[in-house]
Amino acid sequence: MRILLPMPTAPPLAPPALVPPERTTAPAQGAPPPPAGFDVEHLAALYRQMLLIRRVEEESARAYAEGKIGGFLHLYIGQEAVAVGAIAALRPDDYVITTYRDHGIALAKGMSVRALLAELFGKVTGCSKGLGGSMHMFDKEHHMLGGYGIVGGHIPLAAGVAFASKYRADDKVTLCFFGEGAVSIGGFHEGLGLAALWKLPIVFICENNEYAMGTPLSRSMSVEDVSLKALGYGMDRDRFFADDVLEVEHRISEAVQRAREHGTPTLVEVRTYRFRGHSMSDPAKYRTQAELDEHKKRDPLVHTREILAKAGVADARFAEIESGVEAEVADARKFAAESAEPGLDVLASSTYSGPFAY
Ligand SMILES: Cc1ncc(C[n+]2csc(CCOP(=O)(O)OP(=O)(O)O)c2C)c(N)n1
Repeated sequence: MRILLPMPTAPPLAPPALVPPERTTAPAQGAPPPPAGFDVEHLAALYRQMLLIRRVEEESARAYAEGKIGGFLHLYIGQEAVAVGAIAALRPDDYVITTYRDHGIALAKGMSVRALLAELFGKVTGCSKGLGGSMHMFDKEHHMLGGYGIVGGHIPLAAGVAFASKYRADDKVTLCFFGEGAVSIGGFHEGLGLAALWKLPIVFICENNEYAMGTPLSRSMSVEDVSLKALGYGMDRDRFFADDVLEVEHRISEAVQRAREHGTPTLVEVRTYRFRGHSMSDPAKYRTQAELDEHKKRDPLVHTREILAKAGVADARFAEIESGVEAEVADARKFAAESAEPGLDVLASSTYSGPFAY
């Protein structure tokens, strides 16, 4: 016999603060126009950063094919506006933490191309002395707290970083990036639950690039609007497309301001798309060329260049930006190639030894 227990009656919950629903949908046609009177020089600087990321990623792909880089390599091509726009909303002393798809985010946070490429090449001059590689871009000076390989594993760590800021009252905000594949992982819920409960100064940025390896979101989650997860924690949320870097900066600035001034977290779902496979070993057969081409029409670099050109930026200026970026990447590649590999001394000082020896 089945005994049905009466459901406990609970008072209705006050609805959490929400962004207006119309702000959670895609623009009807293409990316939004730039705000009136936008700062052309600022946008040109953001464009340069995005171009630098793209060229570094292209150089990394070449070096990987030549056998100069070992292990995994996950490229950020197509997603540049997310890192650049979001990090533009921060102060230099704010913290950033992310997944293994970390090159673009590390560069946007201020890591030098030399330190990044040398790390990919496994050289001692790399940001992690050549011991971490592609998935572990860490830069203490620029408050870049790493790339992590375990999907969702860094989200509770991010909550811990934000807790430290609250405890020390240091007025810093943490940005935590992850893919939509992390949203069904336990660590996501642990991190968001504690951040909301303890009112931590953090912004969770889900870069929804539609695929977790080869699995589309529709095959792994019953509700495809990731931002709705915030409701379960009484957390503010936002959701938008990342075609326009100024829009990303503006929307993330709102969440950063909430975090800094009121100490409250936000979950932001940023819709984006990766143009390459999941990693270098992925031929991306799970999607069609037509789908990829459609997304390339929304390339954030092309879009930004169009806005700048309309605002009067001349071809000569674009050529100058391009050649400056290319020179920076070429210099870093030479530096990485010529740097030494880490010796045993680095290995010993970077692993547990002495009283901690196994
Ligand atoms: C806990 C865990 N499970 C599985 C994997 C294998 N894995 C590596 S990347 C990945 C897909 C993650 O996709 P997403 O979070 O959407 O990020 P994206 O690669 O799209 O940036 C998986 C399942 C892992 N690294 N960690």
